Amino acid sequence: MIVDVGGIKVHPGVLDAGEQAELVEQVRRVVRAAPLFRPETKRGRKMSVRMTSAGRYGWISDRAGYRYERHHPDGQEWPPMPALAKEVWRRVSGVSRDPQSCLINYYDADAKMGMHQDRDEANFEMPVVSISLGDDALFRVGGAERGGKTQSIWLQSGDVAVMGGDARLNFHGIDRLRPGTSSLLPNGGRINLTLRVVD
Ligand code: MD3
Ligand code: FE
Repeated sequence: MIVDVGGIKVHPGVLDAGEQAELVEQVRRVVRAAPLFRPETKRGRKMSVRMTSAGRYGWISDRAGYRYERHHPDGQEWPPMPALAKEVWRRVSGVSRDPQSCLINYYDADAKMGMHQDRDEANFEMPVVSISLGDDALFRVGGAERGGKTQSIWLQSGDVAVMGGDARLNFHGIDRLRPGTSSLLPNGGRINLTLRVVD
């Protein structure tokens, strides 16, 4: 089954409980090597989401702006991409290139992400693939212009979303979590993995 939400293809339940637990283990390995940090916006406001990355490139936001970097803010190269995340990309992306970046977003019960476009990548023909783990999240998607009509869907642990074609530049965000909806993460919250081809 595939659910189309404003051009975004949501594949519910791609990962079963065992695979979700395995992926969380792989994410923990990344976070031990490359700790989560809270990015700052250009205006110097801390984002509520905590982030880190794996793979060749990681996504960074600070007073200098948004961009991909080869290194964590602590100066080290990003750790290798979780193998299971790359496998999911190969299953659903529909392209032959492999992802070069795995952004790891951690949402606590109060975290959210405002509406934005993903446009820091060089090739918009390449899709973006997102994997949800942990508590349910209310995902909102609009069109390619800010301020247009939007649609919402609750993303659950194990769901995978593919943003390609005309939807690649659609505005999107996370309005809120539903705390306590998953027992995957002992301390609750939500992890989202976002896989991208960068250059
Ligand atoms: C729709 N993350 O990190 S992933 C992001 O759940 C981001 O953490 C959200 O948006 C999260 O940039 C949403 C789903 C997603 C990712 C990329 C998209 C949706 C998208 C690109 C185009 C349209
Ligand atoms: Fe995004």
